[in-house]
Amino acid sequence: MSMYKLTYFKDGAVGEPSRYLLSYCGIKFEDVRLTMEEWPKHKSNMPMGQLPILEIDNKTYHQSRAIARFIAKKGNLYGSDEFEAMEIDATVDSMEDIRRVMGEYYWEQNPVFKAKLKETALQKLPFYLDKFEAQVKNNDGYFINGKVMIDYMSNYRLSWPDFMWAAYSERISFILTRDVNQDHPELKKLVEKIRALSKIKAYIEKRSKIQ
Ligand SMILES: N[C@@H](CCC(=O)N[C@@H](CS)C(=O)NCC(=O)O)C(=O)O
Repeated sequence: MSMYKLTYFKDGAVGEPSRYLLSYCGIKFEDVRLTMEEWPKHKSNMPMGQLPILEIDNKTYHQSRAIARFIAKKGNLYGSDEFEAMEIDATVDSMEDIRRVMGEYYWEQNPVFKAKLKETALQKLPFYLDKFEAQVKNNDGYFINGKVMIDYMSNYRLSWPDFMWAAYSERISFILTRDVNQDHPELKKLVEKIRALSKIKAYIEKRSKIQ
């Protein structure tokens, strides 16, 4: 059996969707979380000087969405044809667009720039939330109404973006200090559904002990 090791920081952000996906797909992985103090001595050994990385049998892979896509393919969460896969990629990229805007605001140290970035982020966010809400509504409660992505345990039609948004919601909610989905009932329902899946529930429970 292959050995998986996912290395990222203690927080969620771009590493968290892969942790969700690995957990849901039942792929055992070593969940390595570096502190900011540990990071400088690892940085120069990384393919692009950043995290996350996924090591499989001692070979190192990088770029969060390449990693997540690889896992989604393994777990049959990447669509039943290239058209669904393209919809999935587009949805994931839109999620990344708004996460990055929120992240840039969060990490900015200069108070003047930070205030400007906050203003931009808070202007942009409702547009993305309304678009995502409409997409989930039009797709019967999922980001993609795929043909073969049925979870036989729950009868859900899940795909990668459903997990991605559950993970990114946590991060954005943390930044905003409120539930980002609170005024978007379809998104809220979907995220609750993902978090209630037994393997995700078990992961969240385990994660709370290592954070
Ligand atoms: N496009 C990359 C971006 C990765 C990235 O920005 N990683 C950040 C954390 S979110 C990082 O490693 N920061 C530490 C550094 O750059 O030294 C991905 O999606 O994996």
